[in-house]
Amino acid sequence: MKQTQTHYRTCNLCEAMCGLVIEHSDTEILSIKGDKEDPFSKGHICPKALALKDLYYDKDRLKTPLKRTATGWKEISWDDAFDEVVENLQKVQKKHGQNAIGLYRGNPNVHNLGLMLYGSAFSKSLGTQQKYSATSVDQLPHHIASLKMFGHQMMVPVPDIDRTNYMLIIGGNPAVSNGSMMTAPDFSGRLKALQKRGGKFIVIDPRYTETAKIADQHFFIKPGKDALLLLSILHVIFDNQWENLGVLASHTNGLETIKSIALDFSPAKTAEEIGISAQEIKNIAKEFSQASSAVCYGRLGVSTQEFGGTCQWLINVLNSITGNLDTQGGAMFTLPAIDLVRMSAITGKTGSFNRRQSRVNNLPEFSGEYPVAALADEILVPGEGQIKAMITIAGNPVLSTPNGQKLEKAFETLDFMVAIDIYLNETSKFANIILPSTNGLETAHYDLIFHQLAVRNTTKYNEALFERKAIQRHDWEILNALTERISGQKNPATPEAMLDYLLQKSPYTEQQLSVKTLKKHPHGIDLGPLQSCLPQRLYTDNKKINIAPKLFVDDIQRLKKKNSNTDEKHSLMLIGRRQLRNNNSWMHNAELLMTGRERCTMLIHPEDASKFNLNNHQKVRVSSRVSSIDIPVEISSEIMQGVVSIPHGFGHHREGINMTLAEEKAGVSINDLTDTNDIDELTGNADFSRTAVTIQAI
Ligand SMILES: Nc1nc2c(c(=O)[nH]1)N[C@H]1C(S)=C(S)[C@@H](COP(=O)(O)OP(=O)(O)OC[C@H]3O[C@@H](n4cnc5c(=O)[nH]c(N)nc54)[C@H](O)[C@@H]3O)O[C@H]1N2
Ligand SMILES: Nc1nc2c(c(=O)[nH]1)N[C@H]1C(S)=C(S)[C@@H](COP(=O)(O)OP(=O)(O)OC[C@H]3O[C@@H](n4cnc5c(=O)[nH]c(N)nc54)[C@H](O)[C@@H]3O)O[C@H]1N2
Ligand code: SF4
Ligand SMILES: [Mo]
Repeated sequence: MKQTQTHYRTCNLCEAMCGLVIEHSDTEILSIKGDKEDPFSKGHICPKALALKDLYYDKDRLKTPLKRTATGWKEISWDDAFDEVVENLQKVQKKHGQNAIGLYRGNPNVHNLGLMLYGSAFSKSLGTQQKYSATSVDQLPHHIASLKMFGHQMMVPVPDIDRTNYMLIIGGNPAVSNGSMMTAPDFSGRLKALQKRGGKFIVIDPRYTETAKIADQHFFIKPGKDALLLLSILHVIFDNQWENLGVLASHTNGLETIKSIALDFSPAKTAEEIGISAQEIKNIAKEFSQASSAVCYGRLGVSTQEFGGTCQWLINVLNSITGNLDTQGGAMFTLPAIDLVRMSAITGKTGSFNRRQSRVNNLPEFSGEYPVAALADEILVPGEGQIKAMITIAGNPVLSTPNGQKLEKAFETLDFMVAIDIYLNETSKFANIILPSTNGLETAHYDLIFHQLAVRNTTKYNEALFERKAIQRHDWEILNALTERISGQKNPATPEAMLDYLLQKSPYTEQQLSVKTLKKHPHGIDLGPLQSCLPQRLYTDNKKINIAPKLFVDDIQRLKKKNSNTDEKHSLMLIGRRQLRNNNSWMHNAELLMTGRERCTMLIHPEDASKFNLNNHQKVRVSSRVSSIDIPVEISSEIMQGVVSIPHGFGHHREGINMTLAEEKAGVSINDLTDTNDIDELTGNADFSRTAVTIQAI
């Protein structure tokens, strides 16, 4: 007789940290539901959580190390795999120098306790400066704005969504993404609650998104024009003397500088280029500064663009000068049970920027990494410091970083590559050895990163639902084994022991947090709403908020020089689009998520479609400077005229991968069109909002 048991855990797939209740027997998952007793998510889940079951049972998911041989992939033992990997890495470094190893870490790293706890020791053991991650196709601008303004890259302000009365959402679609750099399970429900208490939220986006549909107002904006919009809003606020820094006034430096910058950006001058009327810009500025509390939140659409860094800076400025920084209902800072901000600051690790530049393209370093737009050239261009061996950990840069085809060509030239990944996919297929880890339900879970970005302070730990099989290894075991072979130093502590140590340093002394306490509270423990913490929690040298850091102030010249006439007149601008049942590139093998109509389509406005004589669902060839793809169109007035949109993460038609269902519904990759030349020159972050494309019916 199988006995039904109940397991509680947090979903590890996106940033929302939804609590799950999983009914199971010793070996089987019977059901997955939202955990109503989770104090943070209160029962909310999305369809992806149910796919954790598909992931667990997925026959294509790898369990043992694979080695590429002349006659195909061969299973090898863990010990042989570890030995061979380290031997080859060391051989490359001996011949070509320390920096001949490249390391790329993908998005699931930050959702994985083991990778978080053992990742830095491994990375350090390699002794290479050639480090990359998904940060530079994502949230890098947030970190640089925080570093320069508040003195710590992880002091990222989070909208106090549950108490605000006005929210301005720019370049984010939380109704689908469930929020990002802002952990808020049931984001849509929280937005509806905001409206119910008499508040308002508005959305600025080149697409009439799922979030825009539930908003009080939506404005189309021309891609990449958000910095201009933000400066124009600031202009109106200063022009009317609506600024009011509140209690932080005496702790803020640089207000006059911002004022004089904003002077040049009157809506009368900028409106046309932005695509929003001067009157509407004035209204937004007025409503924002006069609301009892307000918060501006800008996400991927304003980070991965030409002025991503400047946008994230200006968003912080807008919140500051209206008295909405560090106050209830504004942009606040978290105090998680494990406070990575304070702990890293103690060791002097508050973040860094531009201490050195990448070898070939001179892109700026940040916290020991280079922007991933530099990676392909670092592999392809000969010279001292050229990458000859590559390590990827939970990343799929062939599909997720600009100009995937160039990266494919680069990977082909490597002397050696190892991928720590659960699938044989578009990136890991280039590896000589794949080291597959356990995943999801087979691992213990604690969100070290997302509690740091959550709209409420809570804490929760879950053990693995199922023990790993004897043939499997956890990510942390893989990293530990490699680190030991490379440096001779093995970390003797388990993740649970390390977590316990971190919890005991918690600022929440009264709760006496430990792994043992958390095990007694499987739904999680509520630690209360966000609290004001400035100026105490500032890490700047002068202990002030630097509202006008030189780095960003200087970037205004680049913005001014940018002449809208240089935008190519005959091309369309390509942007991305997230969909509820995708998770970047790697969940297209989950049956539950892959039902229904084809999702990898290009949205195009009816006027543009008629210009090119296109019928709905017809296939077109889309070409950019770097390549072309063929894709069906979906004609819709949801998308702004002159702009087209393709979801990222597809393109599973590539030879030599093994993801059966994903290959059947392969789609094409938007990143075969995006360009490593399109970056935010200030931060080096990828610019996914400027790909100029032409289309042709086929
Ligand atoms: N054009 C365009 N490109 C984009 C974006 C966009 O909006 N438009 N979005 C960008 C963003 S925000 C991000 S974060 C990046 C993501 O970029 P990446 O992180 O490079 O890509 P993912 O698709 O998340 O790939 C995750 C990989 O980890 C593996 N994996 C999953 N779970 C585990 C695990 O537990 N352990 C291990 N070892 N491996 C695991 C998967 O099999 C997969 O290969 O893509 C970026 N790329
Ligand atoms: N279902 C699902 N959820 C996810 C993910 C997923 O792949 N699928 N990925 C997760 C990850 S890794 C991340 S980082 C988050 C991202 O979370 P979000 O940022 O909320 O996600 P996106 O849907 O990429 O939203 C970006 C929005 O910016 C708009 N945009 C594009 N260019 C511009 C521009 O120039 N200006 C303005 N104003 N808007 C622009 C796009 O139309 C889009 O609506 O989502 C996370 N959640
Ligand atoms: S919203 Fe995110 S965390 Fe919540 S169930 Fe869906 S994928 Fe999991
Ligand atoms: Mo991301």
